[in-house]
Amino acid sequence: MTTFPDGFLWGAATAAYQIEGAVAEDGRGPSIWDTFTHTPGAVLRGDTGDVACDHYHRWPADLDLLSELGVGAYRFSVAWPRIVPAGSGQINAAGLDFYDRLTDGLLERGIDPMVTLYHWDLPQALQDRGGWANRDTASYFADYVRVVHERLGDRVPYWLTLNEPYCSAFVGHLDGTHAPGLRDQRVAVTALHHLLLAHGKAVTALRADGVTGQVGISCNLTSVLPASDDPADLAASRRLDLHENRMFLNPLFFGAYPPDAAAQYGELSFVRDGDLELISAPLDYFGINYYEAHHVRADPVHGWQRVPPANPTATGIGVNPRGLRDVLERVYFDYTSLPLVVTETGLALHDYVAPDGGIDDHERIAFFEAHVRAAHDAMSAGVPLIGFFPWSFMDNFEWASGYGVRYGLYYVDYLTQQRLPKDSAHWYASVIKANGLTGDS
Ligand code: IFM
Repeated sequence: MTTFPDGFLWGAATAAYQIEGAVAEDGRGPSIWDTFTHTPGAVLRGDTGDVACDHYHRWPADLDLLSELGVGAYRFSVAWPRIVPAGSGQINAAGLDFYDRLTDGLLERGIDPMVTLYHWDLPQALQDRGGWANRDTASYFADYVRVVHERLGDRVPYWLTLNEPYCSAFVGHLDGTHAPGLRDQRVAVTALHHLLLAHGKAVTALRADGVTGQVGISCNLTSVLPASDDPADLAASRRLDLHENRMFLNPLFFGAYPPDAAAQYGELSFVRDGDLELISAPLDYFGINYYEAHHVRADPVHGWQRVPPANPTATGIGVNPRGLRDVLERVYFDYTSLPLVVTETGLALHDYVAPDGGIDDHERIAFFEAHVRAAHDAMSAGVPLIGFFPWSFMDNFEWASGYGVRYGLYYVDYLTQQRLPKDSAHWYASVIKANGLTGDS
């Protein structure tokens, strides 16, 4: 039996654009993801989040499923364009009302809300003014955060400013496979800085407004290992580690970009006096999203090459639970003694409903079991881990992959919007009930 401490927070996670639908209802403004998904060729099969899981209308029944699962907390995101449709200026009361009802619905069911304030759905009106490459966006974000906090602050015990600034900055502005679909390293690294600045300004605003909940941020971190001892591979792995991890961890916890950042990205001339003090403002906890370990080879053109995994999953990445332990230990031993939460980890599969109505996702169960065990191992090594949130509560819109892969504990039939528990949902409910893994030595 692998048991967790009393009070360990077992949760489940989602994000607004991936589940809500209702993109044009009750005053919501368009976001960069509305624009991107309606751009031909941007998303697999032309899928969009227009309807998604229709959670905007079905949230009471969805919260009942969370109760059935037995989670202690639910991580959801607030859509900035529902609250401030043009990104700055006019506030939309109906948007606030929605999250007010959702928050109360959770509390009525004894579930703690964990609120992500930005999960990639930047109001399009701000993108039209330069998006994250425009420094003003950071201040508009803090303004919006104050509005949400004013309404929900008396009931939310856990706040997260940003989800995965790596993806917003680099997948959206360098790889170009996420909104806003740009491919420009200079713009990407400028956006990265303004995202972190937005985080810092939001933390400062929340503190000034007397936040009582705990404040953190979720970063997706990877375990990066050289493919060999060859000095070229070692150097390549250090560069990828800069790109995927240190560009976020160092400013957040050390108040400085890594010394090798300028060599990789050029002078960080957009950093102004005082920015890094804001970015490194003290937090109450730190959220880690873990999906990937990378073995790295030198590449003369791109500087690094991720070695393709031996057994790729539906999204092409490998499974490496040991990497979760390594990431947790690295963050704790090298960066911060803050409480840590695994705010996401999960496995994409092509789940299907069998003729008997069951959904056998034993690979997902094995994935979670191994990652829960890795998290426990990290705790045994001293890591102050306080929670674990599988991605995702239910199948949803998986960004550039549309509805082509599924991550949920609950299966969503997108034609009928019926939700069905997969085997992993039953398994996870038993883990929560036992506060750990049963059936092991
Ligand atoms: O679906 C995403 C989520 O929005 C952010 N983290 C990774 C998940 C799986 O790709």
